[in-house]
Amino acid sequence: MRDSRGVTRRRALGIGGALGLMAATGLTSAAALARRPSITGARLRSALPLPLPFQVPLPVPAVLKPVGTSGGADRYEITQRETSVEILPGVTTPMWTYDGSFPGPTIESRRGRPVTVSHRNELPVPTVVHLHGGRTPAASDGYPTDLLLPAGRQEHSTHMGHGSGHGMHDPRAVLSELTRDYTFPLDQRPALLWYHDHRMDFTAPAIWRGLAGLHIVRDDAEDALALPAGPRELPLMIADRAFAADGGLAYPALDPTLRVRPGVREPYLAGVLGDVILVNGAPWPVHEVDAARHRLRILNASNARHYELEAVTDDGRRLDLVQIGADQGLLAAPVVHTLLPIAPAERYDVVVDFSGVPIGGLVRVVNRLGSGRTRDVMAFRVARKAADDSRIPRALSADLPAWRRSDAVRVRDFAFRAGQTRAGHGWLIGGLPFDPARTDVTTRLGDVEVWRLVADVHHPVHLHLVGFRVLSRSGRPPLPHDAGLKDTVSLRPGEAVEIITRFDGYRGRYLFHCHNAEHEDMGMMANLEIV
Ligand SMILES: [Cu+2]
Repeated sequence: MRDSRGVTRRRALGIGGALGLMAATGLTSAAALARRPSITGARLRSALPLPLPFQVPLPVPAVLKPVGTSGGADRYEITQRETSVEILPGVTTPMWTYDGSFPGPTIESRRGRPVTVSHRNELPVPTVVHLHGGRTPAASDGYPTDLLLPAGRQEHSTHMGHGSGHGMHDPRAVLSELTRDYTFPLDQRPALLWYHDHRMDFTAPAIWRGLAGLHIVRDDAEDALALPAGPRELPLMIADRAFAADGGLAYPALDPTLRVRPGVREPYLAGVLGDVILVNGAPWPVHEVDAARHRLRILNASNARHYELEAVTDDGRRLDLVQIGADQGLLAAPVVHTLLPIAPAERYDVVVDFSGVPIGGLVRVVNRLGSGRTRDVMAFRVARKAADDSRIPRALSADLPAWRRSDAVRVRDFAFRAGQTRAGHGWLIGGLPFDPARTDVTTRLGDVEVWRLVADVHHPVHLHLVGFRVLSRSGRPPLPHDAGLKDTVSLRPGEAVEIITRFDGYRGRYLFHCHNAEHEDMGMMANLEIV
């Protein structure tokens, strides 16, 4: 994978290079390619009666207030604690939360204005906070072994039972007890980011139990665009879950204490899918809107579920989803979709115009990849006529990086595929399961690189620290929804995707990994050292 001669040889294959790589590594059989399954993962079934769709109002997570401001920086405090939340009407669900709610409180920031978030861990296990999409110094990036230990848990060592089934020591781990300050310079494009748990081996069940929240970065240039704002700007965190008979969340963890043995039971090794679709923590919610343009900032916070979203009116008309932004902020110009694929951890910023919908009409947000109850996501009820002075400018931003292939100082190939670890079935990058003590990629600050990513099944690949642009998909131009600056790219089964990025910002130890959270816990991460 890091053999430069191998790369050169594969490059010589030209447009067939990606397919050549697949053939050379036996990555994907023709039969698997032909099947192209739309779902990677297995569905867990709830043991409770589920509510009818479009009954529960859409919650909007509260915006957290800083506890203090000094020197142009804001300080926040969040307590991680177990609490009972009403997700299904009349049902009590114990969850692990940031500050008592799911999703956690939203943090709103201005570009270039630093934020410190002091996290206090009152949960029964160590935690790690990662700000997904943040341009963050390594010490605050939430490396999986930089544990925040609960009080009195100093005896937790840096040895952990990893997915490869053997204790693993990370001499570089920085442990904290009870509280830890994470500092985010937020010197980056305005975007919808999200914070979530990233603990070694147990990220998937920790997010599933509730450790996820939103962080929005804004700036004056974006404010001046006159996009829909205030109550007409809605964050939508979509996540699937399943519920046990006692109202608790169901999850097929091998170790329900989430302390020792990572991983999930058969048949969930490819990912855990719930049968309840939550938006901002509510099942199939409904939201009353003015007959006007709305800005929907969509995050797929599901562990493994992919969506292909469409907005359908009562008479079967599909409304335009006008994409204005990607993971890392505004596009150069809007892109119109009627169907929007969204993989785990991706964000899409879209404007939907409800002005043509009759008053009283319902607009359902549907997942074309779902079936039965998981086909519905949420609905908007168009409640009233209203004036609308918002607009969608033809030019949204002019600061997107325009890296060219010729800027790249090297090309790297990475295969994301199933494989064996010492613990049994696992998920590998370049044939290896994650090892915090092994440096997989070393690059120099400021270098531009092209990465070629090849998949067996669906793998949403995420790079920490940097945004990237999609150059190609299986030798063809990127898809319309690949526009803009991204930090997570959805590799579809059998696909080869080329991305280009510049490694700038900070030196230090970062990660890249699959954001199917179950894959991530079962080995599909690698170290990225920026020197
Ligand atoms: Cu994966």
